[in-house]
Amino acid sequence: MNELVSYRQLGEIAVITINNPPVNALSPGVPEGIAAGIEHATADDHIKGVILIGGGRTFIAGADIKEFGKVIAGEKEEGSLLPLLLLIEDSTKPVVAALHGSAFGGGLEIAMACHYRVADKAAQVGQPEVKLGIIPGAAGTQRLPRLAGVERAVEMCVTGAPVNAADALASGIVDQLIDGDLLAGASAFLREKIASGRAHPKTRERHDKLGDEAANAAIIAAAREKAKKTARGLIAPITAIDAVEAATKLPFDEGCQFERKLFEQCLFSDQAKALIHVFFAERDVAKIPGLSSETKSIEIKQAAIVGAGTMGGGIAMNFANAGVPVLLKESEQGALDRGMAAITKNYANTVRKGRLTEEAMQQRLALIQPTLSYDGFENADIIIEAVFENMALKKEIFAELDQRAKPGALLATNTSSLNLDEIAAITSRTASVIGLHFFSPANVMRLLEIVRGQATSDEAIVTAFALAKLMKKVGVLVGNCHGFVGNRMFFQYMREAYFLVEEGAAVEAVDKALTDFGMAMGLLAVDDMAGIDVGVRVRQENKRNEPPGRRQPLVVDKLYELGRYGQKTGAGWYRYDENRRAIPDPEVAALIERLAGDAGIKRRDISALEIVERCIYALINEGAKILEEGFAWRAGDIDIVYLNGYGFPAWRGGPMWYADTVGVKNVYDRVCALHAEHGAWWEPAPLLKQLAENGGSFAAWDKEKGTQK
Ligand code: T1G
Repeated sequence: MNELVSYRQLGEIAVITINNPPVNALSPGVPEGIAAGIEHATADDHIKGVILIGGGRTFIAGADIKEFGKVIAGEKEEGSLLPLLLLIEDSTKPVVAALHGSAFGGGLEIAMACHYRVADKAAQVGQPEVKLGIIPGAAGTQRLPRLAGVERAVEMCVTGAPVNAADALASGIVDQLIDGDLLAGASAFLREKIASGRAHPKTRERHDKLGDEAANAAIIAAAREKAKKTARGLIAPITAIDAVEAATKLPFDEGCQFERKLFEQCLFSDQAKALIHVFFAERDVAKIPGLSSETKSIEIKQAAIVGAGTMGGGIAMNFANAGVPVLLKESEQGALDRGMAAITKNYANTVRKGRLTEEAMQQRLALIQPTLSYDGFENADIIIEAVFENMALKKEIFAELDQRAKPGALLATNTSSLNLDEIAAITSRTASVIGLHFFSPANVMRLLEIVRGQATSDEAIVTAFALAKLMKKVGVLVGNCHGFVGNRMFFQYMREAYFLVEEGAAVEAVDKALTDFGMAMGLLAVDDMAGIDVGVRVRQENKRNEPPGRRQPLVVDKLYELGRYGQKTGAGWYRYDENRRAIPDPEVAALIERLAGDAGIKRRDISALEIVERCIYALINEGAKILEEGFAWRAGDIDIVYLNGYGFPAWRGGPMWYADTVGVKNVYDRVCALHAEHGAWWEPAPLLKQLAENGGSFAAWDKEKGTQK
């Protein structure tokens, strides 16, 4: 048919194969090729039936998301698949979709327009469009409820979660699972259907699963209620419910038009632009310019960790979850027992929630070998140091590891802010020393900052990315500056929250403004959760890196002095009840009032907008400095750090994408105003100035940077 879609005959069956690697997306030429194949088969009297199948590793994984950018930019019309779907469904020859890999989005919509669907047992189907800030746009919300029922269709379109083949069969989405060769199985299934002489079902004409008005009203109402909680701030999930509801109320064609209208509304929304940016940014983080694809990763068959505290324990669980045996060393028995007890408790919680079997728990625990000595470390392919933040202690440990580790082993530190090169310099193998900055809880948080030191080898970096994939983490390469990327920006972000409460904002008002903005948690609540004592220690460390004479926060140091460390002491910025619920504390409000008064700070009413601007723009300004200093490769990388490590809302795309959404010039002008009002902390980043003055954006900066291999 064309270079993307092939057509061949197997006796009286036509086989249309999509060959558009890597995921057979519906790029220009694919829908056209399928249409030509259907027309060809329909016109050929020898042909009794058609099989639609994907070449390579998957069936069609959906529309070509790369094309969306052109539509949003007005460079091209968004073609509709609806005519092709009717062509398939109205074909006089039965059409079977043979599914393997991921039949997602437009791929599932095409499959549902076929008369039958068979699937490989490992296949998965889904309508993940909401993850891109859109809804199905090719009758998915109209055909899916006709196949799987209203409740299932709502759940699939609102969550975007994939459904495995067995569940798809049980839900009526697929008609048969194929064991062994998919094409052979599909051919046998089709011949049976042809031989039956029965009419071939058209999904759009089915009503048996569309339920009744009362039942649907209850399903839709419950879904809307649930989405309010689970999809806070998101437009697409709510819109998907509206579209599926239309399937229960409108004739098919009208339902499709209504869906189409909603689809286009979503597609041109800021949320869709942000989430499409995130889709590609998350895949670009591992593409490190200059790193040769020839560089091989060290094979990780055995791991070892020094320190069985909260971080060490969580990291050990990541290895065990990935099936890698790991030694877990502590300096004394008590600490080791506490570490193993915490790990066991974590697994037991997961078993209790039904997300892990008892047997799997035992298997994973068996992979974690607690120890008080370095015996066995000589067999480890990777050793991660995860002791508390003290340079002298880390150097002592790396000196020991340098003696014990086998040649070529990767030596990593989990430091969150100390100088990697200073640690590496203590060893005779600086090329094998790398930073692997996990986020707490390490067995849960997806982000892994991969810190490149001056001497870190390409092999070490490639191995770190392979480890991230093995642990189902998102690895982001960052440079060795104080606090790397995430924490370096976080220090500025937190600073503004501290200053805002001194200047008049209530503690809970700061947090509410940020959670209303979409942050997973307010900053002062985060400070209480992480431990005010931890924050104060890190800030004392920071002061060594800060220009002298800068304004310093007043209240948090006082809270520290008063032993109010946050959740762990039952009081910090908030007071906590027995269920760890945060309660605004008038004592803190009074303390702030007094300290601000003593410091001569004139307190005033502060708007939620000011809170958001000062906190988020502090992130953006520091992010711009990090980019121009080369400590992060792309603005998109910074966005992925903040989405996966700091609870920044994905539907805003990340701090740097958000700057583009607001307009870099607007951000710059506001930063200049804050600089004039609040001084040196707000010194605008030269890159922010440059982009503002030449009408640039961080996305364009990335694109241009991307071209500079
Ligand atoms: N369009 C364009 N490129 C895509 C793509 C797509 N749909 N899916 C993947 N890629 C690229 C990706 O950027 C990467 O490129 C490479 O393929 C491998 O991807 C009409 C409107 C299928 C489960 O949302 O979920 O249909 O980085 O690293 O881990 O109503 O890709 O190598 O250059 O993710 O094996 C709905 C999105 C679209 C599915 C495979 N479909 N894709 O995962 O590989 S909207 C989706 C995925 C739609 C209709 C609507 C995953 C995957 P590069 P990868 P993977």
